[in-house]
Amino acid sequence: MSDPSSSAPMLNPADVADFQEVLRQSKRIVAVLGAGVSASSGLATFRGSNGLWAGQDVMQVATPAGFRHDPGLVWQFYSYRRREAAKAKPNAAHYALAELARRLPGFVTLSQNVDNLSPRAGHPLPQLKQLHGNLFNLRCVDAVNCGYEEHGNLRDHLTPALDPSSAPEAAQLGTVDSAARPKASPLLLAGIARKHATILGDAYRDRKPSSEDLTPLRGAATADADGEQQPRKTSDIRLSSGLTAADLPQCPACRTNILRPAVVWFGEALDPDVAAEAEAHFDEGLGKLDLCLVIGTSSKVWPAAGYAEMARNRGARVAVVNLDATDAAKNVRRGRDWVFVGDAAVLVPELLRPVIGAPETWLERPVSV
Ligand code: BV8
Repeated sequence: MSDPSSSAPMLNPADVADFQEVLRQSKRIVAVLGAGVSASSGLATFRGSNGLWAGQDVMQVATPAGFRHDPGLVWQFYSYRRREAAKAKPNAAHYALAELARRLPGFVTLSQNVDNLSPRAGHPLPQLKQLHGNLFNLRCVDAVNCGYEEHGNLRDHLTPALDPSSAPEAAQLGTVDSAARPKASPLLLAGIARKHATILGDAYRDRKPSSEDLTPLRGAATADADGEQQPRKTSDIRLSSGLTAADLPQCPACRTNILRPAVVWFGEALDPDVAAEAEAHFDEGLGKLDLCLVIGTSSKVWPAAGYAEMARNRGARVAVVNLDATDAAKNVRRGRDWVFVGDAAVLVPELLRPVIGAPETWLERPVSV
């Protein structure tokens, strides 16, 4: 975890002073969080050159259709994400936002992240809306006739088939499992290996997926309309995990369906209660919003991408914190919004210091979640 006392990257002192003056006077603040908040905890973001989605067919792993087509592939993806999130630790940005919530009842965090790091940092839950769900919550696929839900399931792997140590080769991120074992998707392995090689350095560089692993991606050629042999495009190849429903977590209530991660996939509506509670903070009846903090998000996914504008329409000024200057500058109102470019884990504690005090007073407070 980055050391919050390390000097914040060069910020414009006048902008910081101007922001902190408004912060001190603020009674109602909304924060919109994205995967960049957890980057310093070692968790991959979604987009960008080495993101989780890079090279991964998002529609194979984060949509209802992808889950219907190959629930095993989706469960492999989410088992990996659960393991990584469980190993990660909240960083100073998570703790700082939790402290702001404790000190300011009019503050709420609207998080797109499912990694459970804000709850683990002790963020008061009534002031935290996990818009896209949580990796450690599960639910029966049959929400209508069964509706079983399970919260806080922290088990490392939910079934033997999802336990990488049960297929040690697969865990090497790059060797081919023996034919008998369920084959992890080479596309998934390639994406994970790329991420590891970037975030975790040389320790993983020597474990790139072998060319044999990636062979299915090239696949057999197919004949086009003129009978010409054309190599199949990766995106045409629907890789199969080889896992069956019996290999996946079973619903203990109805005992007829499998469980799924209780996260929101593309094309799925947000949980209506969560969506209503989040949007209630922009209600005209609540009067003026003072500040909207947009932290570590590419602001590409709706409806969260629209919250900053909704806050502006309620009178709020917007402060963007983002490691990437281009993403930071998107949809910014010049002369009104602030843009702070840098690591959220370093900048957020610095920016909020006038209200939350020095990190020694709030960092890593013991939390049981
Ligand atoms: C819905 C699943 C309607 C869990 C995710 C308009 C209105 C409504 C919907 C739509 C619309 N237009 C399009 C849609 C459909 C769709 C959508 O938005 N598509 C996009 C791609 C155009 N939206 C939906 O489908 C949503 N549903 O609206 O329902 C409906 C109503 C009725 C009936 C049916 C449907 C559901 C969206 C939820 C999708 N699920 N995740 C999981 O596996 O995680 S989205 C996924 O992207 C994650 O949740 C993630 O949080 C989210 C957003 O990404 P970011 O967090 O921003 O991450 P990213 O990598 O993109 O960016 C990271 C940023 O951090 C970068 O800017 C980087 O520079 C920065 N950064 C990096 N390191 C740091 C840093 N910053 C600071 N410090 C650092 N150290």
